[in-house]
Amino acid sequence: MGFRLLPDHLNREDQQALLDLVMALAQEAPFTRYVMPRTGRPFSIDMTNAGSQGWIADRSGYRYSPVQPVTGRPWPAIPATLLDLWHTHTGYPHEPECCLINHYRGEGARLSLHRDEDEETFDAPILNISLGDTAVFRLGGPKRTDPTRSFPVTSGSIMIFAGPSRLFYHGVDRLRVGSSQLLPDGGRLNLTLRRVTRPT
Ligand code: MD3
Ligand code: FE
Repeated sequence: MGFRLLPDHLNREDQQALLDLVMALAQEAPFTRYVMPRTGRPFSIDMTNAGSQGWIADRSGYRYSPVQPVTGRPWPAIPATLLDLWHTHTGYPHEPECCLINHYRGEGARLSLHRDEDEETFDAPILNISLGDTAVFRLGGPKRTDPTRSFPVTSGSIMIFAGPSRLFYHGVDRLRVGSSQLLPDGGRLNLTLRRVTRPT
């Protein structure tokens, strides 16, 4: 269905280099704890972005924004290392516009089953990189009621969601806290590279 998991794909050195990049990005665009539309309940994870478009949430909805909502400044550019990974693993002939970065700080950090459908186009794949503690990831199908399976995703793993899998329901059940020493304070970082607008 166009889904690929490359377990432990990045070596320790490459993982450290990506971690350093994320730390630098977060200096420019601080991690923010958004609230969910309507309910106003906070997420259990912190988020930031790189790219011309960043994914944000507030009481009025989910959307992409060219600026960080707290600082009002544009998001930093997507680092070349990440653009290289995008081209290598997706073969998609246009640049990604968003790198959403999710920070799971520890116990209780999760992401309930959802679809990524705030983008203008679903033709482009989504590329995802995990750093730090192992996540118990859940993958379903195109309908919310489809059966799901869960599997661990370790630090340095890459996932590609192309074709039909681009619109599959997915989420993160929990972390295996303490399973990785990569992040100085523990926890997990997840990077997703996306196309947001329709290429012309
Ligand atoms: C499958 N992030 O940012 S990554 C998200 O681990 C998100 O932080 C999770 O779901 C995380 O939206 C899961 C894997 C992932 C990301 C995007 C997808 C799987 C996907 C989009 C379509 C299908
Ligand atoms: Fe998602």
